[in-house]
Amino acid sequence: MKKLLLTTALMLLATPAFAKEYIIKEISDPAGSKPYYFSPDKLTIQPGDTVTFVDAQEDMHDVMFINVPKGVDEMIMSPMHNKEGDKFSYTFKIPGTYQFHCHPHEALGMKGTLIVGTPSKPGETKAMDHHKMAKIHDDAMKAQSPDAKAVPTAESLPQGTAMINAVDAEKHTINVTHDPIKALGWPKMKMEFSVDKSVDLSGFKAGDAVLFTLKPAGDDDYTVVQLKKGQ
Ligand SMILES: [Cu+2]
Repeated sequence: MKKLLLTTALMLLATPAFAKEYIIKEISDPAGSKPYYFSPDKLTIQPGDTVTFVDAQEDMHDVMFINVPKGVDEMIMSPMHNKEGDKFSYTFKIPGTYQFHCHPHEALGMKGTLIVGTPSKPGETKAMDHHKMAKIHDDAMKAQSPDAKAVPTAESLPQGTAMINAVDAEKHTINVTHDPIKALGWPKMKMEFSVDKSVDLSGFKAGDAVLFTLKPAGDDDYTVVQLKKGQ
């Protein structure tokens, strides 16, 4: 009897008694007012609890913890999720405030906050080098698509298909929801592009399906250099 009690006590020590598992979904809703988001995007858990991030549909997302309590000494990031059900779990032991985002949809505000136990006070957190984390994923995405290895030249500029949401003739920009662009490792996204002055925008309007060609314009930026009606 004594032995059994001892075993039970050891087991209780080994596994936190009430550790829970939480789910955060990675959601795409390109036509919605909030095209990409985590659900929930704010969550409070207790030290020892586990959070599992799940890709809710066929789309590309990841999870990168960009700001974490100072005691955390490892990068917390998921592999790239590509399909429904892809998931990533992490058990949080160090209390404080954690901030995370999805790298492909960072610019579109896909981010969230996790509080483990009690929130961190100012100065108790640190920024993780998410550019370093992002590079790991950019490289992985490129490795997945063989045509992305070639440096873009005039003949091999990235192309895509999209639906036009809006045309701004004055700024010479278009807002589109484009399909995944493999050559750039981009998922389906809603975004705005500058259009080269050589392209006549007068024939295009919201609702048009189009084919377009992109040309790199500085860091992380692309200009539309060709635009054609698709079907
Ligand atoms: Cu995302």
